[in-house]
Amino acid sequence: MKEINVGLVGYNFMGRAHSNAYRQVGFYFPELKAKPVMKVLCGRTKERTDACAEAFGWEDVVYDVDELLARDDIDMVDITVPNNQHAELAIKAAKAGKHVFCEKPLATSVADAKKMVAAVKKAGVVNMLCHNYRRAPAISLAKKMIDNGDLGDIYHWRSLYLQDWLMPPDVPMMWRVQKEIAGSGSLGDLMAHSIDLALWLLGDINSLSCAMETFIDKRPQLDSFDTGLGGKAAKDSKMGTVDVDDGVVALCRFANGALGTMEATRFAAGHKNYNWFEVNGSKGSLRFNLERMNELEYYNCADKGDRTGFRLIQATDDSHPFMGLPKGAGPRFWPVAHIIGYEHTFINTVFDLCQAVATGKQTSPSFEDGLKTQLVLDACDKAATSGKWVKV
Ligand code: SOE
Repeated sequence: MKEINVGLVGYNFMGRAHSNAYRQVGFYFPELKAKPVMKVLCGRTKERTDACAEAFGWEDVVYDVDELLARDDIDMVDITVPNNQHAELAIKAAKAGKHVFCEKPLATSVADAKKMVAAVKKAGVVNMLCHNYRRAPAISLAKKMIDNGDLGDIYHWRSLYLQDWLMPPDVPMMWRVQKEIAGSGSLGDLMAHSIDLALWLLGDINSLSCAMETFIDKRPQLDSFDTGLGGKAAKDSKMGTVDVDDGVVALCRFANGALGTMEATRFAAGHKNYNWFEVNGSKGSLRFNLERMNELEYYNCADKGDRTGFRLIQATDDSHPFMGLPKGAGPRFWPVAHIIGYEHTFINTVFDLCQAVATGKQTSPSFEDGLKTQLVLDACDKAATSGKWVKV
C-alpha cells in the first residue's frame, strides 16, 4: 500500500489527538488508499518532544521546523502549534512541496489566511483545515439531510459553544488568552467551529453584528510558555493583561435568507464542551449537542396529529456517515449503539485527508474554506469594535 510520511509539528492537545488518529485510521478504514507513517515529531523542547515521540509512536524527532521541511522523506506536514505559527509553517511547507494539514483556526488574520491559500494553490499540494466536528457522524448526517432538502427552505441557524474552564482567575496567561498568539479568545477558539459548521451546512454569511466581553482582564504570568490548556502559575507571579474576548455573541444574515445567532464563551459555568446547534427549515428542524455526540434530534413537519415531536436519531448504525464499511460489509467501528467518541472525529478526518493525498483530489475544509471562516471571524472583530453591522 502507498504510504504518506507525516511530519507533525506540536505535541500538546491537538498533536496528541492527531497522533492517535494516524495510529488508528488503518485499523478502522480497510479502504484506506495510503497509510500514514508517523515519521517525525517536531517540537521546541528536546525533553518533551522525545517523550511525546516515544509515547505517541513517532519514529524520529527534530527540534527545528526547517530541518523537518528539508527532509525528502516527509510528504505531509501537520501543524498543531498555536495559531500565530500556522501561516509561516504552512507557507514554508507548501513551498517545500509538502501537503499541509493545519489545526483551526487557519490563521490569526485574513491577510495571513490569504497568503496560505495562495501558497498551497501555487504549490499544488493537498491542504486541509482540521475542523474535526464536521465528521461526527451525526453532523455529517445533518449535512446529508439538509442537502437532500429534508428541512426544506432554511430559516434559522442557532449555535452555542460553551465551556467554563477559564472562569478561575488563577488560570494563567496561557497562549489562548493572548491576542498576538491566538488572534482572539472564544471567537477563534470556539466560535470558529460554529462558523465552519454554519457555512458548511447553510452556505455563506453576508453580514453580521457582534459583541464581545473580557470578564477577567488580569491573570498570573507563567514563568515558561505554556501551550496546553493552562498550567499553574507560581504564587507570587506577576500579572499579565488579557487582550482577547472571554465571551462573544453574533447575529448574522445568510446569503440564502436565513437568520443566525451564534454564541461562544469559556465562562458558561457548568458547560464543559457544549458545542450545540439547531437548524430550522420549512419542512422541519435538526438539533445537535456534542455532549451527546452520537445523537441527532429531528423534527419532521410531515408528522401529524398525535405523532408530532422531535425524534432522536442515534447515528450509530451502518447506514450513518462513517459508521458502515464499504459495500454493506458491516459496522466500521462497533455494532449499532456501541457509541463512538471525540477521537473518532479526528480518525474520520484523517481518513479523508489520507484519501485526498493518495488521490490528489482535494477534500474539505480546504484552506480556501478556512479563509471564508477567517473572513467571518474578522467581520465579527470589526463589528464588535464599531458596534455596527458589517458586511463579510
Ligand atoms: C479549548 O477551548 C478547545 O480545546 C478548543 O481549542 C478546541 O478547538 C475545541 O474543539 C475544544 O476546546
